[in-house]
Amino acid sequence: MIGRLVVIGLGLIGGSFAKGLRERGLCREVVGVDLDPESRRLAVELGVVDRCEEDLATACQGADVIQLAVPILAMEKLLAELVKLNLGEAILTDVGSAKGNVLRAARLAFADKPVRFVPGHPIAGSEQSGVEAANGQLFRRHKVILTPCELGDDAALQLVSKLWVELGADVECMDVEHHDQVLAATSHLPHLLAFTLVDSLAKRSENLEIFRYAAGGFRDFTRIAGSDPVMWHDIFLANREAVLRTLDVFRGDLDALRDAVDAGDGHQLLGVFTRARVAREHFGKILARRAYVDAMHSNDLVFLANPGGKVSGRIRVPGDKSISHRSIMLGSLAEGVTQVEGFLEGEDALATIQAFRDMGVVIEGPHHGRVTVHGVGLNGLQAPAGPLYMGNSGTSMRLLSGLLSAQSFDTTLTGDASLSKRPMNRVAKPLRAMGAVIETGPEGRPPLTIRGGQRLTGMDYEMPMASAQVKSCLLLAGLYAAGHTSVTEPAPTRDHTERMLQGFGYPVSVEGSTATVEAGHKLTATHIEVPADISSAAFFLVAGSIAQDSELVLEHVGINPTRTGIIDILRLMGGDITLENQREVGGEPVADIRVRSAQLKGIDIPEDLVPLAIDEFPVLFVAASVAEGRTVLRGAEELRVKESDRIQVMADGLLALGAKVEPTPDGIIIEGGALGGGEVWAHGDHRIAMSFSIASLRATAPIRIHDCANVATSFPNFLALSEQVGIRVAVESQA
Ligand code: SPQ
Repeated sequence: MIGRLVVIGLGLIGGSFAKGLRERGLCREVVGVDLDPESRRLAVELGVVDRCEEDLATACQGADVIQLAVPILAMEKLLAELVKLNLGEAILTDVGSAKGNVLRAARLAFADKPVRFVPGHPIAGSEQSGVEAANGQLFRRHKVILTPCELGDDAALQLVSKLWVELGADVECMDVEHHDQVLAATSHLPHLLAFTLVDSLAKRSENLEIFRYAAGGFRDFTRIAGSDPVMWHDIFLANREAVLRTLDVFRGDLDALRDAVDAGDGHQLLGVFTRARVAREHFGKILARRAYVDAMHSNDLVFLANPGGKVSGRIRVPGDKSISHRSIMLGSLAEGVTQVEGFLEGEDALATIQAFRDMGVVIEGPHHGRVTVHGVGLNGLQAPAGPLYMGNSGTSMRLLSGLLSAQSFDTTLTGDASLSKRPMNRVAKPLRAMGAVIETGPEGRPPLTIRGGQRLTGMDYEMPMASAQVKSCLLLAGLYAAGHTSVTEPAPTRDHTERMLQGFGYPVSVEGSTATVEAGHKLTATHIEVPADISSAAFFLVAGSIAQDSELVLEHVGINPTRTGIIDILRLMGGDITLENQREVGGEPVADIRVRSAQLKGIDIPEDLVPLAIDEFPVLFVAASVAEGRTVLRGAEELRVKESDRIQVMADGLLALGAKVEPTPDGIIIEGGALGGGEVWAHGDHRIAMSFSIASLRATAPIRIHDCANVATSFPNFLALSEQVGIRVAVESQA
């Protein structure tokens, strides 16, 4: 790629840059320069460079690229030397951890001379140092920030960028000031803290005791105190202003924590610690543009479902997603501490927890389904520092938009690629009619920006579609609106919000299809037991029905009458389903559900059951495709605006498996028969991925299901439970 590369300064970074490019054969010759004769000798001996020079002028003759890898404070002097040489067309670049002072020095040195300079900074330090630690792989999967300026041209920027990419780095460009501020916070401050902590403890008289009993935490936290002192001394002096700014903010936070300890303010401590505990993971996932749970980390996660099998056993599927969301929302707005059990630890519900943490609510857990929410009252939420990220969760975004419309502060709600395509005008329009100020993206899609400080007025709203999310959103806004807020639905939808508000002692009147709230009351903390999610149980209800010789019991499933459409539809198809041990838990009816194999037959699905089974249709389509005869679904156009277009995506997949299906604008027609194997796509929709897994029970060959990562949004242990009952589906590489 280049003729001669000259690396000035053969420390860890300069040495690794030289060695990496030399090993990859990307330079005709690599020349090293260092003041230390031992480093020069070692550099040649270890194959870091082809040759070394002591004299700068000799080294730089005929250079194409000159890498400046000296300590930052030596940069000024080096640049002053370089300006005296004839560098021709050579490109200068550097690796300094602070860029402002390097750029100042370069501007000064080359004030009236041409130069091609591309400042850079590989974020790939190590507490090791010296040419002997040089490692050609050091920059693999590390970020390199280039801070292009007026001293360099485009071609120079491209070439330097290419060199780093060849070394496996991930190159980004940034302006100099931004770079220095970001690095002051993410790198320089932690080093300062590590150095100070070790020094402060080491100075004490009992220092031997301290270090003798130092546990892993101390060692982890102080690892970077082993870094090169001279280099770090340089960095702090070079990036003084940015470091001071970030240090002052940190000192304020540290003082607040000190005061909390002093005052015995456990609530404040818990708030900081619970937020911090999840923050690393949360931001990492936002940056990676995936949601929250790590187990299923790739967007291209492929499930391989092997054909056949029968199912048996007793299982409890995870907690209800809809109820889990609402337990956090209402628990946060309540006065007092709400204990939640059976909480769904899936990504969607975790997104709701994170949003309330971002608004200052202290939430402990989840731990084995237990969550403790320290309510702040209806007016206790605080402005979040940045946008609230809702991941894949439509429920979080739509319900939150209602209550955020009435807060005193602005908020922005964002989501992943799937959520960013979903319609939000269904909530934005009625909320605006109540006085909310909401901006949406194009065509009413996310992100939503909600302006604070508005006075909402209640209204009577006739919902144009049957949607529990729209109803709940408006009822939550109604808690703050003047007068009463009524929502009338065209067909019954899940009523968890109404039930739970009452559970928190907030009056809700429900008359026929209209639910009404008015402001002026409060929510009082309570205990919530979340039943198992019937929408997750649905996969096993279909599995138990379609697999041969099967019998399965699903324990403690929520059978709220607004959710049991799946049971009604399967029974109409001939399913053998019985409810046992029916009881009421925390205001929600619950039962153990027994399902046995049955010869299903096709039916015309009654339209009034559609909203009561809205999330279960993907797996019902699987049941229909192995049933005897034709199944027809109408009045289900809502399926087209879920996490995917569930009509089209299921039709495509079932066709690929050899089924006879015909999508219609508001439903589907399925001729039951046999299913083969094949390749299908879940399009990031959890319910599609799980439905095709169930289809394998009646398939004649394996089914490969692409894009399954979002199963973690609603059913994190789906694969484990499937295996437990006899369904042979697994992540492909582990299959
Ligand atoms: O939260 P999200 O992504 O909208 O989740 C889904 C699902 O399949 O898990 C819908 F795609 O469930 C919704 C459901 O379809 C959850 C819900 C609720 O908790 O209020 C209500 C239904 O949505 P809608 O649009 O009919 O109100």
